[in-house]
Amino acid sequence: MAFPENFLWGAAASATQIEGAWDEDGKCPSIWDVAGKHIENGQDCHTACDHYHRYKEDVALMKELGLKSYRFSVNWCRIMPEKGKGNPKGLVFYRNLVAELRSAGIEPMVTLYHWDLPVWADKEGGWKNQKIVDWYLEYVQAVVEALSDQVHFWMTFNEPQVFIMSAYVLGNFAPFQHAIFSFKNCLRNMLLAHGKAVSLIRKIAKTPPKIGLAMASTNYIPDSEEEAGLRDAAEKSFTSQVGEGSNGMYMDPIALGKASKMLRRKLSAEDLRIISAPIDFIGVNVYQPANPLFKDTKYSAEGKPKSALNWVIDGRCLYWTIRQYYERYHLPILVTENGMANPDEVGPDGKVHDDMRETFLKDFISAMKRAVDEGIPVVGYQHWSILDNFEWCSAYGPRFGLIHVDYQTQKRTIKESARYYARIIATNGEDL
Ligand code: GCO
Repeated sequence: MAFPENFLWGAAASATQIEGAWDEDGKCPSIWDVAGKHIENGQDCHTACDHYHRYKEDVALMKELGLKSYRFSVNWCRIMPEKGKGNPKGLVFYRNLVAELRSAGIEPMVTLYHWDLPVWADKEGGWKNQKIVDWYLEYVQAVVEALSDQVHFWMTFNEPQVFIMSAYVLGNFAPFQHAIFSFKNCLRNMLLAHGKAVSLIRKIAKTPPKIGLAMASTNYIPDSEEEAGLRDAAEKSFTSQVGEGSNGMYMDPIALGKASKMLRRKLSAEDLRIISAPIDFIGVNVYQPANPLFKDTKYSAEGKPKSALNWVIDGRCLYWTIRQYYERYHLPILVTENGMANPDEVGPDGKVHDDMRETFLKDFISAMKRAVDEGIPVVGYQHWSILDNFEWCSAYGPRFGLIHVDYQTQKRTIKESARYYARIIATNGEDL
Protein backbone atom coordinates (compact mmCIF):
# COMPACT_ATOMS: atom_id res chain seq x y z
CA MET A 1 0.00 0.00 0.00
CA ALA A 2 1.24 3.50 -0.77
CA PHE A 3 0.87 6.48 1.54
CA PRO A 4 -2.64 7.92 1.66
CA GLU A 5 -3.63 10.37 -1.00
CA ASN A 6 -3.15 13.93 0.32
CA PHE A 7 -0.50 12.73 2.77
CA LEU A 8 1.04 15.90 4.18
CA TRP A 9 4.72 15.61 3.27
CA GLY A 10 6.51 18.64 4.59
CA ALA A 11 9.18 20.21 6.71
CA ALA A 12 9.17 22.20 9.92
CA ALA A 13 10.87 25.15 11.58
CA SER A 14 10.18 27.57 14.41
CA ALA A 15 10.17 31.36 14.67
CA THR A 16 13.11 31.89 17.02
CA GLN A 17 15.24 29.40 15.16
CA ILE A 18 14.98 30.98 11.70
CA GLU A 19 13.33 34.41 11.64
CA GLY A 20 15.91 36.85 13.00
CA ALA A 21 14.61 40.45 12.89
CA TRP A 22 14.49 40.15 16.65
CA ASP A 23 13.70 43.79 17.33
CA GLU A 24 11.88 44.83 14.16
CA ASP A 25 8.36 46.03 13.47
CA GLY A 26 7.41 46.43 17.08
CA LYS A 27 8.55 43.03 18.37
CA CYS A 28 9.53 42.78 22.04
CA PRO A 29 12.41 40.54 23.20
CA SER A 30 11.75 36.92 24.11
CA ILE A 31 13.51 34.84 26.75
CA TRP A 32 15.69 33.42 23.96
CA ASP A 33 16.71 36.86 22.69
CA VAL A 34 18.24 37.61 26.07
CA ALA A 35 19.68 34.12 26.77
CA GLY A 36 23.22 35.58 26.47
CA LYS A 37 25.80 33.51 28.29
CA HIS A 38 23.78 30.33 27.99
CA ILE A 39 24.32 30.17 24.24
CA GLU A 40 27.44 28.50 22.86
CA ASN A 41 30.25 30.56 21.33
CA GLY A 42 28.69 33.84 22.47
CA GLN A 43 26.15 33.58 19.65
CA ASP A 44 22.50 34.62 19.61
CA CYS A 45 19.28 34.19 17.62
CA HIS A 46 19.00 37.85 16.61
CA THR A 47 19.61 37.25 12.90
CA ALA A 48 19.44 33.45 12.57
CA CYS A 49 18.45 32.64 8.95
CA ASP A 50 17.00 36.08 8.36
CA HIS A 51 13.85 34.31 7.22
CA TYR A 52 11.78 37.34 8.23
CA HIS A 53 13.24 39.15 5.22
CA ARG A 54 13.83 36.13 3.01
CA TYR A 55 10.61 34.20 3.43
CA LYS A 56 9.74 34.52 -0.26
CA GLU A 57 13.01 32.91 -1.30
CA ASP A 58 12.50 30.20 1.34
CA VAL A 59 8.96 29.41 0.22
CA ALA A 60 10.21 29.22 -3.39
CA LEU A 61 12.75 26.58 -2.26
CA MET A 62 10.00 24.63 -0.50
CA LYS A 63 8.03 24.71 -3.72
CA GLU A 64 11.05 23.52 -5.68
CA LEU A 65 11.23 20.50 -3.36
CA GLY A 66 7.54 19.83 -3.86
CA LEU A 67 6.57 20.18 -0.19
CA LYS A 68 2.84 19.78 0.39
CA SER A 69 2.93 21.39 3.83
CA TYR A 70 5.10 23.51 6.09
CA ARG A 71 4.97 23.64 9.86
CA PHE A 72 6.13 26.95 11.33
CA SER A 73 5.53 28.82 14.55
CA VAL A 74 4.23 32.28 15.31
CA ASN A 75 6.38 34.32 17.67
CA TRP A 76 4.27 35.58 20.57
CA CYS A 77 6.60 38.59 20.91
CA ARG A 78 5.65 39.94 17.50
CA ILE A 79 1.95 39.76 18.28
CA MET A 80 1.79 40.96 21.91
CA PRO A 81 4.88 43.08 22.58
CA GLU A 82 3.32 44.41 25.78
CA LYS A 83 0.86 42.91 28.18
CA GLY A 84 -2.61 43.46 26.76
CA LYS A 85 -1.32 45.30 23.71
CA GLY A 86 -1.44 43.85 20.23
CA ASN A 87 0.82 44.70 17.29
CA PRO A 88 -0.84 44.58 13.85
CA LYS A 89 2.56 44.73 12.11
CA GLY A 90 3.52 41.40 13.63
CA LEU A 91 0.41 39.82 12.18
CA VAL A 92 1.14 41.25 8.74
CA PHE A 93 4.32 39.19 8.50
CA TYR A 94 2.47 35.94 9.14
CA ARG A 95 -0.38 36.84 6.82
CA ASN A 96 2.15 37.45 4.06
CA LEU A 97 3.94 34.19 4.80
CA VAL A 98 0.68 32.24 4.72
CA ALA A 99 -0.36 33.90 1.44
CA GLU A 100 3.02 33.03 -0.09
CA LEU A 101 2.65 29.40 1.04
CA ARG A 102 -0.88 29.16 -0.28
CA SER A 103 0.11 30.51 -3.67
CA ALA A 104 2.89 27.88 -3.78
CA GLY A 105 0.28 25.19 -3.04
CA ILE A 106 1.74 24.50 0.42
CA GLU A 107 -0.51 23.84 3.41
CA PRO A 108 0.50 26.08 6.33
CA MET A 109 0.53 24.43 9.77
CA VAL A 110 0.85 26.79 12.71
CA THR A 111 2.47 26.10 16.07
CA LEU A 112 1.25 28.74 18.49
CA TYR A 113 3.99 28.36 21.04
CA HIS A 114 7.50 27.20 20.22
CA TRP A 115 9.09 28.62 23.37
CA ASP A 116 9.32 32.33 22.57
CA LEU A 117 7.95 33.66 25.83
CA PRO A 118 7.95 37.49 25.93
CA VAL A 119 10.37 38.89 28.49
CA TRP A 120 7.48 40.92 30.00
CA ALA A 121 5.65 37.66 30.75
CA ASP A 122 8.79 36.02 32.14
CA LYS A 123 9.29 38.97 34.50
CA GLU A 124 5.90 38.17 35.98
CA GLY A 125 6.78 34.53 36.53
CA GLY A 126 6.18 33.09 33.06
CA TRP A 127 4.63 29.62 33.18
CA LYS A 128 4.71 29.67 36.99
CA ASN A 129 2.10 32.42 37.09
CA GLN A 130 -1.47 31.25 36.48
CA LYS A 131 -2.27 34.56 34.79
CA ILE A 132 -0.29 33.26 31.84
CA VAL A 133 -3.34 31.27 30.79
CA ASP A 134 -5.18 34.52 30.00
CA TRP A 135 -2.15 36.17 28.40
CA TYR A 136 -1.71 33.16 26.14
CA LEU A 137 -5.39 33.07 25.18
CA GLU A 138 -5.37 36.74 24.28
CA TYR A 139 -2.40 36.10 22.00
CA VAL A 140 -3.98 32.99 20.48
CA GLN A 141 -7.16 34.89 19.76
CA ALA A 142 -5.26 37.58 17.83
CA VAL A 143 -3.46 34.98 15.72
CA VAL A 144 -6.50 32.86 15.00
CA GLU A 145 -8.59 35.88 14.04
CA ALA A 146 -5.88 37.00 11.63
CA LEU A 147 -4.95 33.68 10.02
CA SER A 148 -7.80 31.21 10.29
CA ASP A 149 -9.36 32.11 6.97
CA GLN A 150 -6.24 30.54 5.41
CA VAL A 151 -4.89 28.22 8.12
CA HIS A 152 -6.60 24.98 9.15
CA PHE A 153 -3.90 23.18 11.16
CA TRP A 154 -3.11 24.45 14.63
CA MET A 155 -0.76 23.19 17.32
CA THR A 156 -1.22 24.81 20.71
CA PHE A 157 2.25 23.90 21.99
CA ASN A 158 5.56 22.47 20.91
CA GLU A 159 7.16 20.02 23.29
CA PRO A 160 5.71 21.05 26.64
CA GLN A 161 8.16 18.66 28.28
CA VAL A 162 11.02 20.86 27.18
CA PHE A 163 9.64 24.30 27.91
CA ILE A 164 8.47 23.17 31.35
CA MET A 165 10.77 20.41 32.58
CA SER A 166 13.98 21.55 30.91
CA ALA A 167 13.27 25.27 31.36
CA TYR A 168 11.91 25.38 34.93
CA VAL A 169 13.38 22.28 36.59
CA LEU A 170 16.59 21.20 34.89
CA GLY A 171 17.40 24.78 33.95
CA ASN A 172 19.02 24.00 30.61
CA PHE A 173 16.53 25.87 28.38
CA ALA A 174 15.35 29.48 28.73
CA PRO A 175 14.45 30.90 31.20
CA PHE A 176 17.04 28.58 32.84
CA GLN A 177 15.38 28.12 36.23
CA HIS A 178 15.59 25.51 38.94
CA ALA A 179 12.10 26.12 40.26
CA ILE A 180 11.43 22.51 41.13
CA PHE A 181 8.57 23.31 43.52
CA SER A 182 6.76 25.22 40.77
CA PHE A 183 6.90 22.35 38.35
CA LYS A 184 3.35 21.10 38.87
CA ASN A 185 1.96 24.64 38.70
CA CYS A 186 3.72 25.25 35.39
CA LEU A 187 2.33 22.01 34.09
CA ARG A 188 -1.20 22.78 35.24
CA ASN A 189 -1.02 26.25 33.67
CA MET A 190 0.17 24.81 30.38
CA LEU A 191 -2.53 22.12 30.36
CA LEU A 192 -5.29 24.63 31.10
CA ALA A 193 -3.91 27.01 28.47
CA HIS A 194 -3.96 24.15 25.98
CA GLY A 195 -7.54 23.06 26.75
CA LYS A 196 -8.92 26.59 26.74
CA ALA A 197 -7.10 27.41 23.51
CA VAL A 198 -8.56 24.32 21.84
CA SER A 199 -12.08 25.46 22.73
CA LEU A 200 -11.35 29.03 21.72
CA ILE A 201 -9.92 28.07 18.33
CA ARG A 202 -12.86 25.76 17.70
CA LYS A 203 -15.20 28.67 18.49
CA ILE A 204 -13.63 31.51 16.54
CA ALA A 205 -11.78 29.93 13.59
CA LYS A 206 -13.14 31.12 10.26
CA THR A 207 -12.62 27.74 8.57
CA PRO A 208 -12.98 24.32 10.27
CA PRO A 209 -9.81 23.82 12.32
CA LYS A 210 -7.72 20.71 12.92
CA ILE A 211 -6.17 21.10 16.34
CA GLY A 212 -3.41 19.22 18.14
CA LEU A 213 -0.04 19.76 19.80
CA ALA A 214 3.49 18.51 19.21
CA MET A 215 4.97 16.22 21.83
CA ALA A 216 8.65 15.47 22.47
CA SER A 217 8.01 11.77 22.11
CA THR A 218 10.52 9.62 23.86
CA ASN A 219 9.15 6.12 23.36
CA TYR A 220 10.60 2.66 23.77
CA ILE A 221 11.29 0.08 21.09
CA PRO A 222 10.08 -3.25 22.51
CA ASP A 223 12.65 -5.92 23.30
CA SER A 224 10.43 -8.41 21.47
CA GLU A 225 7.20 -8.32 19.49
CA GLU A 226 5.61 -10.93 21.75
CA GLU A 227 2.58 -9.69 23.69
CA ALA A 228 4.60 -9.22 26.90
CA GLY A 229 7.32 -7.28 25.11
CA LEU A 230 4.79 -4.95 23.54
CA ARG A 231 3.02 -4.32 26.82
CA ASP A 232 6.25 -3.69 28.67
CA ALA A 233 7.46 -1.12 26.11
CA ALA A 234 4.12 0.72 26.01
CA GLU A 235 4.00 0.75 29.80
CA LYS A 236 7.50 2.18 29.98
CA SER A 237 6.66 4.80 27.33
CA PHE A 238 3.67 6.23 29.19
CA THR A 239 3.37 5.16 32.80
CA SER A 240 6.76 4.25 34.24
CA GLN A 241 8.51 7.05 36.03
CA VAL A 242 10.46 7.95 32.91
CA GLY A 243 7.57 7.44 30.48
CA GLU A 244 5.06 9.26 32.61
CA GLY A 245 7.44 12.20 32.92
CA SER A 246 7.93 12.40 29.21
CA ASN A 247 4.62 11.31 27.68
CA GLY A 248 1.81 10.20 29.99
CA MET A 249 1.78 13.11 32.40
CA TYR A 250 1.17 15.54 29.52
CA MET A 251 -0.99 13.48 27.17
CA ASP A 252 -3.22 11.51 29.55
CA PRO A 253 -5.07 14.61 30.85
CA ILE A 254 -5.37 16.02 27.32
CA ALA A 255 -6.43 12.92 25.40
CA LEU A 256 -7.99 10.75 28.12
CA GLY A 257 -9.22 13.36 30.58
CA LYS A 258 -7.28 11.52 33.29
CA ALA A 259 -4.58 12.75 35.58
CA SER A 260 -1.52 10.52 35.66
CA LYS A 261 -0.21 9.42 39.04
CA MET A 262 2.01 12.44 39.57
CA LEU A 263 -0.75 14.97 38.91
CA ARG A 264 -3.67 13.39 40.70
CA ARG A 265 -3.85 15.95 43.49
CA LYS A 266 -3.15 18.90 41.23
CA LEU A 267 -6.02 18.65 38.75
CA SER A 268 -9.67 18.88 39.73
CA ALA A 269 -12.48 17.21 37.78
CA GLU A 270 -13.34 20.63 36.32
CA ASP A 271 -9.70 21.19 35.28
CA LEU A 272 -9.69 17.85 33.52
CA ARG A 273 -12.90 18.66 31.71
CA ILE A 274 -11.33 21.86 30.34
CA ILE A 275 -7.99 20.25 29.53
CA SER A 276 -9.54 17.36 27.62
CA ALA A 277 -11.41 19.48 25.05
CA PRO A 278 -11.42 17.16 22.01
CA ILE A 279 -8.44 17.47 19.66
CA ASP A 280 -8.09 16.20 16.10
CA PHE A 281 -4.58 14.79 16.06
CA ILE A 282 -1.45 14.25 18.14
CA GLY A 283 1.84 15.55 16.81
CA VAL A 284 4.95 13.54 17.63
CA ASN A 285 8.49 14.88 17.44
CA VAL A 286 10.70 11.81 17.07
CA TYR A 287 14.48 11.71 17.10
CA GLN A 288 15.71 8.66 18.96
CA PRO A 289 14.32 5.79 21.03
CA ALA A 290 14.12 6.04 24.80
CA ASN A 291 16.02 2.76 25.24
CA PRO A 292 19.63 3.98 24.93
CA LEU A 293 18.85 7.04 27.08
CA PHE A 294 17.49 5.16 30.07
CA LYS A 295 19.23 1.82 29.60
CA ASP A 296 16.43 -0.17 31.22
CA THR A 297 15.83 -2.61 28.37
CA LYS A 298 17.85 -5.21 26.47
CA TYR A 299 18.39 -2.69 23.67
CA SER A 300 21.96 -2.23 22.55
CA ALA A 301 23.07 0.84 20.65
CA GLU A 302 26.32 -0.82 19.69
CA GLY A 303 27.05 -0.56 16.00
CA LYS A 304 24.15 1.82 15.43
CA PRO A 305 24.93 5.04 13.58
CA LYS A 306 24.83 8.27 15.59
CA SER A 307 24.12 11.85 14.55
CA ALA A 308 26.46 14.79 15.14
CA LEU A 309 24.73 15.30 18.50
CA ASN A 310 25.45 11.66 19.35
CA TRP A 311 21.78 10.68 19.09
CA VAL A 312 21.27 7.03 18.18
CA ILE A 313 19.77 6.60 14.71
CA ASP A 314 17.21 3.80 14.64
CA GLY A 315 14.19 4.37 12.39
CA ARG A 316 12.12 1.78 14.23
CA CYS A 317 11.48 4.33 16.98
CA LEU A 318 9.24 6.25 14.59
CA TYR A 319 7.06 3.20 13.96
CA TRP A 320 6.81 2.36 17.66
CA THR A 321 6.10 5.91 18.70
CA ILE A 322 3.27 6.19 16.21
CA ARG A 323 1.84 2.81 17.16
CA GLN A 324 2.09 3.32 20.92
CA TYR A 325 0.50 6.78 20.74
CA TYR A 326 -2.29 5.48 18.53
CA GLU A 327 -3.00 2.44 20.67
CA ARG A 328 -3.18 4.55 23.81
CA TYR A 329 -5.09 7.60 22.55
CA HIS A 330 -6.85 6.50 19.34
CA LEU A 331 -6.20 9.80 17.58
CA PRO A 332 -4.69 10.41 14.14
CA ILE A 333 -0.94 11.02 14.26
CA LEU A 334 1.00 13.79 12.55
CA VAL A 335 4.78 13.42 12.61
CA THR A 336 5.57 17.01 13.52
CA GLU A 337 9.37 16.62 13.65
CA ASN A 338 11.95 14.02 12.69
CA GLY A 339 15.50 14.66 11.57
CA MET A 340 19.18 14.62 12.42
CA ALA A 341 22.16 16.91 12.88
CA ASN A 342 25.06 16.44 10.51
CA PRO A 343 28.29 18.45 9.97
CA ASP A 344 27.23 19.49 6.47
CA GLU A 345 29.39 21.63 4.23
CA VAL A 346 29.09 22.86 0.68
CA GLY A 347 31.69 20.89 -1.29
CA PRO A 348 33.93 22.02 -4.16
CA ASP A 349 31.21 20.90 -6.60
CA GLY A 350 28.81 23.35 -4.96
CA LYS A 351 26.73 20.53 -3.49
CA VAL A 352 26.11 19.23 0.02
CA HIS A 353 26.61 15.46 0.05
CA ASP A 354 24.80 14.46 3.22
CA ASP A 355 24.49 10.74 2.52
CA MET A 356 23.80 9.98 6.14
CA ARG A 357 20.60 12.06 6.07
CA GLU A 358 19.48 10.16 2.98
CA THR A 359 19.93 6.89 4.85
CA PHE A 360 18.14 8.42 7.80
CA LEU A 361 15.16 9.45 5.67
CA LYS A 362 14.93 6.00 4.11
CA ASP A 363 15.12 4.29 7.47
CA PHE A 364 12.54 6.48 9.24
CA ILE A 365 10.09 6.83 6.37
CA SER A 366 10.13 3.05 5.83
CA ALA A 367 9.32 2.63 9.51
CA MET A 368 6.48 5.14 9.22
CA LYS A 369 5.21 3.21 6.19
CA ARG A 370 4.88 0.11 8.33
CA ALA A 371 2.46 2.04 10.56
CA VAL A 372 0.52 3.25 7.52
CA ASP A 373 0.39 -0.27 6.07
CA GLU A 374 -1.03 -1.53 9.35
CA GLY A 375 -3.87 0.94 9.01
CA ILE A 376 -2.83 3.54 11.58
CA PRO A 377 -4.07 6.98 10.49
CA VAL A 378 -0.86 8.94 9.94
CA VAL A 379 -1.74 12.24 8.32
CA GLY A 380 1.65 13.69 7.50
CA TYR A 381 5.37 13.89 8.02
CA GLN A 382 7.28 17.11 8.77
CA HIS A 383 11.02 16.75 8.45
CA TRP A 384 13.03 18.77 10.93
CA SER A 385 14.11 21.12 9.56
CA ILE A 386 13.61 23.02 6.33
CA LEU A 387 16.76 25.11 6.96
CA ASP A 388 19.88 24.75 9.06
CA ASN A 389 19.07 26.96 12.01
CA PHE A 390 19.62 28.21 15.54
CA GLU A 391 19.67 25.07 17.69
CA TRP A 392 18.91 26.78 21.03
CA CYS A 393 21.88 26.68 23.43
CA SER A 394 23.97 24.83 20.84
CA ALA A 395 23.59 27.82 18.51
CA TYR A 396 24.62 27.21 14.89
CA GLY A 397 26.81 24.10 15.28
CA PRO A 398 24.28 21.32 14.68
CA ARG A 399 22.86 21.43 11.15
CA PHE A 400 19.41 19.84 10.88
CA GLY A 401 18.35 21.41 7.57
CA LEU A 402 17.25 19.97 4.26
CA ILE A 403 18.70 23.24 3.01
CA HIS A 404 22.17 24.38 3.98
CA VAL A 405 22.55 27.96 5.23
CA ASP A 406 25.81 29.88 5.05
CA TYR A 407 25.28 32.20 8.02
CA GLN A 408 27.81 34.76 6.77
CA THR A 409 26.16 35.33 3.41
CA GLN A 410 22.71 33.81 4.08
CA LYS A 411 23.16 31.75 0.92
CA ARG A 412 20.87 28.72 0.75
CA THR A 413 21.98 25.43 -0.88
CA ILE A 414 19.59 22.53 -1.31
CA LYS A 415 21.28 19.43 0.15
CA GLU A 416 21.39 16.14 -1.77
CA SER A 417 19.21 14.53 0.89
CA ALA A 418 16.54 17.11 0.13
CA ARG A 419 16.63 16.09 -3.54
CA TYR A 420 16.08 12.53 -2.37
CA TYR A 421 13.22 13.64 -0.11
CA ALA A 422 11.73 15.52 -3.08
CA ARG A 423 11.64 12.22 -5.01
CA ILE A 424 9.93 10.51 -2.10
CA ILE A 425 7.31 13.24 -2.09
CA ALA A 426 6.87 13.19 -5.86
CA THR A 427 6.17 9.42 -5.77
CA ASN A 428 4.09 9.65 -2.57
CA GLY A 429 6.55 7.40 -0.78
CA GLU A 430 6.77 4.70 -3.48
CA ASP A 431 10.38 5.50 -4.31
CA LEU A 432 12.17 4.96 -1.04
C1 GCO B 1 12.92 20.38 19.74
C2 GCO B 1 12.40 21.47 18.96
C3 GCO B 1 13.25 21.85 17.82
C4 GCO B 1 14.69 21.38 17.82
C5 GCO B 1 14.83 20.00 17.25
C6 GCO B 1 16.25 19.49 17.20
O1 GCO B 1 12.52 19.29 19.47
O2 GCO B 1 13.75 20.60 20.60
O3 GCO B 1 11.08 21.31 18.60
O4 GCO B 1 13.16 23.21 17.99
O5 GCO B 1 15.46 22.23 17.08
O6 GCO B 1 14.09 19.10 18.00
O7 GCO B 1 16.79 19.40 18.48
